[in-house]
Amino acid sequence: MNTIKTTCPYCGVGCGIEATVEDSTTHRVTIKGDSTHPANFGKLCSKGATLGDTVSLENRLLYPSIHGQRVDWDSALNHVAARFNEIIEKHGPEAVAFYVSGQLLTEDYYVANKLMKGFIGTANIDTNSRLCMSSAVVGYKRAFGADTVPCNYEDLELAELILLVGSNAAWCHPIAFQRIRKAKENNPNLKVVVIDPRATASCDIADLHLPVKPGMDALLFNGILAHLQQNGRLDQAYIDDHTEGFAAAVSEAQHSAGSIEQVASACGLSSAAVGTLFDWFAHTEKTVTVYSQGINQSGSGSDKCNAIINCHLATGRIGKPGMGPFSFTGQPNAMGGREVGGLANTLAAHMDLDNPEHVDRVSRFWGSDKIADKQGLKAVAMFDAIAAGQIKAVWIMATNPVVSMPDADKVKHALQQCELVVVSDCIANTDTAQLAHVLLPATGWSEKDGTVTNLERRISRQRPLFPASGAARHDWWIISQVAQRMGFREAFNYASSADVFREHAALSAFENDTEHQLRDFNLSAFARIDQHDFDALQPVQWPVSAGHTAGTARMFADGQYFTANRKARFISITPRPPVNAPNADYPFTLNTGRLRDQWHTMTRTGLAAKLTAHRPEPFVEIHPTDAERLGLAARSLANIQSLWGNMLARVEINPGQQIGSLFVPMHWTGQTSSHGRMGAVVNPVVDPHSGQPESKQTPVHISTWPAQWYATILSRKPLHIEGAEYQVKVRGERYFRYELASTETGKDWRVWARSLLAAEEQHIDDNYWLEYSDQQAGYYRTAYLLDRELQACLFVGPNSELPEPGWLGSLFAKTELSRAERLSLLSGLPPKGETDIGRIVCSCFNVGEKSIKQAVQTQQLQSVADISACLNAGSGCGSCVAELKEFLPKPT
Ligand SMILES: Nc1nc2c(c(=O)[nH]1)N[C@H]1C(S)=C(S)[C@@H](COP(=O)(O)OP(=O)(O)OC[C@H]3O[C@@H](n4cnc5c(=O)[nH]c(N)nc54)[C@H](O)[C@@H]3O)O[C@H]1N2
Ligand SMILES: Nc1nc2c(c(=O)[nH]1)N[C@H]1C(S)=C(S)[C@@H](COP(=O)(O)OP(=O)(O)OC[C@H]3O[C@@H](n4cnc5c(=O)[nH]c(N)nc54)[C@H](O)[C@@H]3O)O[C@H]1N2
Ligand code: SF4
Ligand SMILES: [Mo]
Repeated sequence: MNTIKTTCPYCGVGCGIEATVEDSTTHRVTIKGDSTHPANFGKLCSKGATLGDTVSLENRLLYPSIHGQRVDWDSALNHVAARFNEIIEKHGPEAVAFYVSGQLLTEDYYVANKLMKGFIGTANIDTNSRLCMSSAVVGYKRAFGADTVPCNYEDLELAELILLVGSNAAWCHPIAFQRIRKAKENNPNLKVVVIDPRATASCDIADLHLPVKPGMDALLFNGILAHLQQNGRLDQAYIDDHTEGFAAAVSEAQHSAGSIEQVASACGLSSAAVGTLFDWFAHTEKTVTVYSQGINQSGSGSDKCNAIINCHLATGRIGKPGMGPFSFTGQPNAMGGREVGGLANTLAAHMDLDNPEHVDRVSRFWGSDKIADKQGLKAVAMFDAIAAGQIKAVWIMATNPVVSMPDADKVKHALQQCELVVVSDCIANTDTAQLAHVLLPATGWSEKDGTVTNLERRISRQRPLFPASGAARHDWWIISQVAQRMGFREAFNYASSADVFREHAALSAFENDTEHQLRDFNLSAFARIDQHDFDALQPVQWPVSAGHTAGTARMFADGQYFTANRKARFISITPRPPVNAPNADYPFTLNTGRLRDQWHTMTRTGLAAKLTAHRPEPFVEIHPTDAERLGLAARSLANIQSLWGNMLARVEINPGQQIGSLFVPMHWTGQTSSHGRMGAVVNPVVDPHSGQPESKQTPVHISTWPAQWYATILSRKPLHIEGAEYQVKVRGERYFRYELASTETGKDWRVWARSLLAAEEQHIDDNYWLEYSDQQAGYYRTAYLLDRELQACLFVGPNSELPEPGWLGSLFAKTELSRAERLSLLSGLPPKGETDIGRIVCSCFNVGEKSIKQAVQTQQLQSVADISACLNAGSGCGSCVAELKEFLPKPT
């Protein structure tokens, strides 16, 4: 057995993992948190802890193909290189594009960016980070002169006030959130404020939740700035010595915000709550403002970031322990992407396309005279150009834009029309891969080899646990092979990821005077790193210059910024509401975001039954008052329609929503659902500075979807289902589950059930079928067994009250059902004496709702600690603690 230290491939927290390979042919591996890694000190959340369930060959893309025909690598690479060259020759370099991802390793990303910007000679390379933190990048660059994240995790622990603004860290950055929770236990003076239109799991530790009106955060922070001035809470010396532009910014803040009452009214908050926030901010030196997608994903996201940064500059709360404006990035290597300049408007090593000196420097370093000298198309504009036929070839790597882009149906049509679509992925059936002419199999997390940078600037190694599966290859290898075949042999002659990393580090150090820190991003310590040291690389925070090999924990301690005069800049902010306001036809604001146990388009987390159990189906959260007014019953299906598209989702009534707002998770795709791909609904307007889409605020209409019947199927084998417009497919432990519904009536249930559940079986013997039918009332239930082993069961009903899959699912673990089990099978409930655990709440220990309810009741449990002591629930990653509290008796 072989234990390897590596890094989690999901969120930007960047937790260290110790993986013990038990069997490398069957990909059996035990996953543990790395107790020495400074991001997590041994802890992992539910997603990280279940990585072992996602590394099988299931759904893997294993061989290259062209137009669906399997080919060898030579043919695939030659084809891509020749077609790109042909199109460039005929239509110019602007006719081609790459759309890449914060889930590539730094080495992959560096090579992709070098090929497009340095050698093809256009900056038409953009990344899914455009949808994620491009506004945060604009915010930092405008204020600091460089894209520098000033803070680190220790600042969260040293703070006395943490604002979580548009961040549901409890679910999206769970281990960072656990660190805050712990810090709060250790320091009762630490206050947490959540600013989010809806009540989220992060509110669990909040001293104050401000359910701000969607999109109004800039006004709120302008209010803070004005309040600081009015109350003499500025750090005038800091403003004078280290900043510029204060007068204009504060005057605009005064003008736009007005009194506390005016701010409260514009933001839909109580004056008392706004007053408390202002007061806490004014009087707490150690303040960290964490912000994420509720801020970035907005038509004015860049301005919102600067409204936040302004408040920190005005109080000098930056560059010191326990304080700072802290943008939480999402993807495991969102930061690495920024470092290599993967955005269409940046250049490698934190240099800029708009700066001729930078362009010249990089072109000399790369030895290319073709380097792009102007910005390329940003994601939304790039897909528009594909739709318009201006871009004729696109290579998509490690992202699934047919799901995650706004106006996603348009993106789908654009790719359908595009002359050449190349997709590199480790998974075979993604919505985007289905539209590819050329499919290239990339190595997956457990095989990859390189580096990622987490949200506190810490570079960590991802190390391979297994050799590459099938014909899969590393992304950097695939890109450099294509580059070589396009004619750029010398410049892409890499033999290992260490080769690429060394070059990337050398570029960061090239003409970068370490003493004067001309450019923030500097890895000069690694400019000559060899394979051995690369393999042994310990997690370290950049800059890591030759003189400071321990890295840099915190930036701007000396108040020196990366602008020409070394001063930070205030940006004058005029708050703007969302670009598209709700109106008579589309009266609701649709908010979109994440769930605890799923990662984006589920290509990997969807493989782990433990993770799909928490929330198996697309849903829409709505306030009880709105639901009642519109006659939307809980668990019924609703149609959500915008100007751009529609989706169907289960209604979940939730008083934590605002009246007039809806929330849907972003995770379901065309592979897992018929109508759950939310990107189709989302409006494509973007921030004018960053080009980041306004994914959190789309005006929509919601109405009942007139389902005539609902059905649930559990089947040992995956099924191809016809005859139900609404379908969702969920991975269970040993079965697949289908949730179905239709607006059509008049089906012969028996004929349908048998053709669906046992289509391939030659001899369908009636003896193997259990059946119950009440045609009149619209109920039909059947189960199909072979030698007393359950193969599939189907439940149809006139409403959405179908049996819970908990106990039924457990029957698939048995090779033989007892008589009692067979007798109760069609009731969907366990025989007397056996228990059903219900919907899974704690995925670490597989503890269900019903078990928790029962334990709380029978054993009179009073606290989450009691529940953990009794059932283990909540004692693993801790992400379910907020939910566990819901089961405890309410204080009277
Ligand atoms: N479990 C899980 N974790 C993840 C991911 C995942 O897919 N699954 N993805 C990772 C990635 S790439 C990212 S970028 C991060 C994202 O991490 P977060 O940004 O924390 O996640 P989101 O759920 O997208 O949005 C955060 C919150 O913004 C709120 N919001 C919406 N509109 C507004 C508004 O106008 N103002 C304010 N103040 N808030 C608003 C939403 O209600 C939501 O609760 O998560 C990372 N971590
Ligand atoms: N409405 C709305 N839309 C959103 C968001 C939102 O909050 N609301 N959030 C946005 C944000 S912040 C983000 S980050 C995006 C995320 O959206 P996407 O990037 O589209 O989502 P993923 O499912 O993470 O896609 C990653 C793909 O890369 C593949 N992959 C994984 N590892 C590798 C690898 O090493 N190499 C290769 N070649 N492929 C690999 C996976 O199988 C998967 O197909 O969605 C954005 N879209
Ligand atoms: S918090 Fe969870 S998803 Fe994020 S890096 Fe750590 S284990 Fe992975
Ligand atoms: Mo993201």
